[in-house]
Amino acid sequence: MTETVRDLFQPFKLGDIQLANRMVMAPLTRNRAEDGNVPGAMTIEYYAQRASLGLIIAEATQVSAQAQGYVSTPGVHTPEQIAAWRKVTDEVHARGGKIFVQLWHTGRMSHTAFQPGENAPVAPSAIRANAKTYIPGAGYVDTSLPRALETAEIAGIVDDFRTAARNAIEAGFDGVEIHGAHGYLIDAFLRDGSNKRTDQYGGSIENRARFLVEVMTAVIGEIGASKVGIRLSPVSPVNDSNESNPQPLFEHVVRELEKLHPVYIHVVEGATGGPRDNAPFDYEALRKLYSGVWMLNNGYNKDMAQEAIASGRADLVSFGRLALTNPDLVRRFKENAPLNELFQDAPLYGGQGPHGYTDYPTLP
Ligand code: 8OZ
Repeated sequence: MTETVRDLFQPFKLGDIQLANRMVMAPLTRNRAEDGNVPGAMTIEYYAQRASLGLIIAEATQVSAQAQGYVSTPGVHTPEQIAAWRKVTDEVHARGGKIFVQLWHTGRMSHTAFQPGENAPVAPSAIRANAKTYIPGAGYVDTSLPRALETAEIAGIVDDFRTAARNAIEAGFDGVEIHGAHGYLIDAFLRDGSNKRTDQYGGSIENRARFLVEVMTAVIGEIGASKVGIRLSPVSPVNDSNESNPQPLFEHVVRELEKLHPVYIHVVEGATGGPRDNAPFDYEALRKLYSGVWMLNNGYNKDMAQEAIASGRADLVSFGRLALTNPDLVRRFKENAPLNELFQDAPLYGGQGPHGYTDYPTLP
């Protein structure tokens, strides 16, 4: 019998593409899009600098105008946005990298200021998220009270995801990650704290998962399962996410995903960007229900990532903060080199010039 060595720096076949290693850049909102929510020239360089990661998952990108909830987040629903993303993907590919894009609809995590016609944001139910978003000139403000989607409107949003996925492929992305996490629209449908519907999209676990399943079915039907991943955050409290019983909910979701077989499932363990043990959850039980590629995230360093890969707990590990501050994270891990710290004098979200965006140094 041959022993299979599992290592972080090993190439990995993800669907039809070959990744140079098992290290992934997690999707990171940076609020750097320019007029028309178009990624700008600095964004090309920012991602291209990180092309040595096995896979880049580009930041959450709205599938429609209504899907926006934050200032200066990019979209992939206009010709200008698609053309601008094409420059990003071309440069990442030229430097030997692979790149997906995360597709989102923010749902109730929005404000009338970002909505077409300054209308209310849309959500499963008319329950405000106890959270804030930033509006230039006004600062951090409470999210707006959303309006509950009519049953008949939901198919149109599924279609927005389908079209955005098609656009992403046209823009040269190797695939898309559906944002099913962090209290945004798909996750808000899943959870009983934000979904009080009485139609076929609310109530039972099966019903609350219906929107997710419809989005995944549509996107996979449009671009193929080998180009579609999904991100879930079973117990993250971020953005006022509330669920009374996450274990059976997410076990049902993963059983449904096993039938649809996306190219990976990306799981945020614990509280996003915070403690990994904020709430009890059996991630191993979830993993056992899926026969495909399993990606883990949240606070991983090199040793934790190697352990997760070697033990088989994960096939891929994604890094947020570390990939942001270290464009050459793969080399630094390989050489056990020191890691850059987050610049304290540059914003994580927004900003004008390169500082804190494209000026994190690489090793000489
Ligand atoms: C931080 C700030 C704004 C949005 C997420 C897309 O939590 C985000 C996000 C993160 O997934």
